[in-house]
Amino acid sequence: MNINRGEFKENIKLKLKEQFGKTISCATKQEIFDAVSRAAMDYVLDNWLDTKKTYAEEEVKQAYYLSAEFLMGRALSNNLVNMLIEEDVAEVLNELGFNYNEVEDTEPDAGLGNGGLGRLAACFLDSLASLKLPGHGYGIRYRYGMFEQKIIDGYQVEFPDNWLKNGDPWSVKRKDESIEIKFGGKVTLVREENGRERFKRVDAEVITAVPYDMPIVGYNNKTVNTLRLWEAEAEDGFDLQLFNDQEYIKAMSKESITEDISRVLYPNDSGPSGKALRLKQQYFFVSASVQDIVRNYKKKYGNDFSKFAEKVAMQLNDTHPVVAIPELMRIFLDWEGLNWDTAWDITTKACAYTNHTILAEALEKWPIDLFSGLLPRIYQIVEEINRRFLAELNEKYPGDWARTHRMGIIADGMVKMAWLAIVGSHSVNGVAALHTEILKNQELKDWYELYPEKFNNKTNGVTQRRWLLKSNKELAKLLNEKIGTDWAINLSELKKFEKFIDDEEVVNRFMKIKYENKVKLAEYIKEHNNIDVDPNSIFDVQVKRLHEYKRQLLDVLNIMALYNRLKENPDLDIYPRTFIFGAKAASGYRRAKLVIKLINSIANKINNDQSIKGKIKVVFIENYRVSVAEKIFPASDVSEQISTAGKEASGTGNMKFMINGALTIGTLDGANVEIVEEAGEENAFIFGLKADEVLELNKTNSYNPWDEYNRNLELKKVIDQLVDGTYSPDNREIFRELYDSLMYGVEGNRPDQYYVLRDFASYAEAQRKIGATYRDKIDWAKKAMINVANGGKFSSDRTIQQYADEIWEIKATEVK
Ligand code: B1N
Repeated sequence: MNINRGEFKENIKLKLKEQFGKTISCATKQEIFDAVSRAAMDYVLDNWLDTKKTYAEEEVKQAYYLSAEFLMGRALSNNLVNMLIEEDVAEVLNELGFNYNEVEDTEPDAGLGNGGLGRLAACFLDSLASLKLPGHGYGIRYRYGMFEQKIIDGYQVEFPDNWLKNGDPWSVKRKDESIEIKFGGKVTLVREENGRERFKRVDAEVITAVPYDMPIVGYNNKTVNTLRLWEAEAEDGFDLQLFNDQEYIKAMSKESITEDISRVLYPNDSGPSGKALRLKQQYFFVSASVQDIVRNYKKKYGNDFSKFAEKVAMQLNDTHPVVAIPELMRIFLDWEGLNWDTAWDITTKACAYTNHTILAEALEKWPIDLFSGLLPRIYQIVEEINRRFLAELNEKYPGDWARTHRMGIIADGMVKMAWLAIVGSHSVNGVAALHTEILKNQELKDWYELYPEKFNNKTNGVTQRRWLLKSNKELAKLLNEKIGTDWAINLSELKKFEKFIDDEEVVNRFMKIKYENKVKLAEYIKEHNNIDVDPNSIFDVQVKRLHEYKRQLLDVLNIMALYNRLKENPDLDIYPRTFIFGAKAASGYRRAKLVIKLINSIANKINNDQSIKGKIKVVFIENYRVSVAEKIFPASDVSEQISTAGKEASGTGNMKFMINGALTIGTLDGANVEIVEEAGEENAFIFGLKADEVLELNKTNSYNPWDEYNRNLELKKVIDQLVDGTYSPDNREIFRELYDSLMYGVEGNRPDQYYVLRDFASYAEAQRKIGATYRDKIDWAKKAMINVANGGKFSSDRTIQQYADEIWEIKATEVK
């Protein structure tokens, strides 16, 4: 897109006047951000309208990505990059006396997600629009996103993320398209004038879902798709009766109870949910979205639903939106008068389900009482789905009652959302090759036997626009010079970069770029942590949610061992290393929070110990989020991907590191397997148990962490140090629970259920190899370049094209 700089400048001034009644000379950076965003939005709006018009006129099939989370991060810079006008705008701001980067930094992250699952949804939207595919997002407009993390005395403390406090120039409220959502009440059968009987919900609580639309701007094209997020509003803001009874405060509180529904994101990543409010959130956004989809369909195609599945695809992002299946059935049966078989056929053809985890605690199930009380009509429909499903099962496996019990959608007093998803969808996919195999052969074995044709793999990806083009500008520039600019929309082009590993000039520039990115991150660390880190040291980074299966503790134990070695021999010749962590723990996850405290405790001790001459530093970056991630990936040398094999469904941070030229130290888990396949084993550091070995140890129950403890003196020492006060001189009991979970097992879990001690020695050995390899900086840089060059597979463009071709059957559409 071309803009007229003079016109854009005037537009900024105009927006500033309209919004704040100010002129440039007295505007704040934040106000400038708002004005620039609104000025840019003017350009987006034309394409947005044209996109909608094109889709409607050409009657194209459209895909809807239903997700409880969209971890969008910042919009301004990303949209300017995709519109190809970032440089223009930076220049205009400069002329107005503002620094573009400082203005950009005033934008709060839209942190409407926990981690990988939510960020994947955001990358997918970017890819859909960039590939000109008709695909949109539906979710919740949380008033408060992912909490803000502060570290106080080494502990995580959560604060509300008031991301909307200065308004949101990138959303458009569409009050006129609000939708009513009903909870609770009773179901009655009514006879209509035409004699037909249908079910009706009475005495229900009615809540209004108000849509806010965000434009999803495609890269270098005219496509602007929509992310529609719903906000809960009380039907009428207050209870009139109470009002008349002079109960002013009570009367007003109804509003707040209603608005609780979209108040806050549950901060659990792959953890248990089980709360009534969460089920309410799920039905709230799903019912609004499905009603909206049907309303749009009817506008174009009337009451003939025979073409519904040819025009609509709905992707269910994990089990969170799975009530979409019975909700669509409800609309077809109760409102549109379809019969069961017709409604079911359309529903299963329209819906597809993605599984993102095999962790048992994350598989959603709801107590029947809770579910049927909140969603009485939906529950009836689920009962009928289950009844018919069990009949089908009985025909196939007569008398196999154990199987029937295992596979019942309603069983053990629970409604099992994953089972409902599989039965009600035509496609079930995992998110990496290994993960899909584990689903087929273990977790969902029964289901794969029953419906082999439904199962497929879609290895995750990330958008190279945000994660390379925008956030690593100098590397992007080098790539543009050497291999052309097509990689931004066709990442497999990166392969052409591989031949430059023998070009000394390019290798040197590549190294210089990494170094300068590290200098910038070092400045950030100095400003935020007041720690001096050496950009010449190896930047060894683990950034992701804090979870026991991700094994931040393994990383920590190795650092503790390294520190012990240095204490014993201060002249030990190791390559200087900066260990960088960033992680939020779910607010109720005690052991995860304790690991954060441990990281900060070792950081405190190690960073302040002059005797080791600064050879190792440990940094915990507070409040890790998308905008901070954009500064970290380009500055990383080592990518820590060290989950217990079989537990990480895919990982996506691993891919962001790779395309930014970090080398992976990792287990053969999730997408790491495919990353090493592409990069070559010699360009990564693979260690530890394999998934089948973990499975075997679990099955035979033959693992005892004390064996590892007793045979490895270095390991024994660091385990003992958890409880001898080395890192908690005032209270040696602080880390007792970590010790106990490793050595004895806590809360009914087996000792060291994630095999930290078992993998310690091979991890330490891989870490030693990293130190040795890095000494030859040229060789290291070549390995890093090979990683970049072979990252093409991990574009979300590739992933989305596979969803489009193999699940949704949607086609690229040129916007007119
Ligand atoms: O989804 C990502 C994967 O790359 C990660 O490996 C996987 O851990 C992540 C309940 C989840 N799985 N399950 C969740 C998030 C929130 C919640 O409330 C579960 N997140 C993942 C993308 O495929």
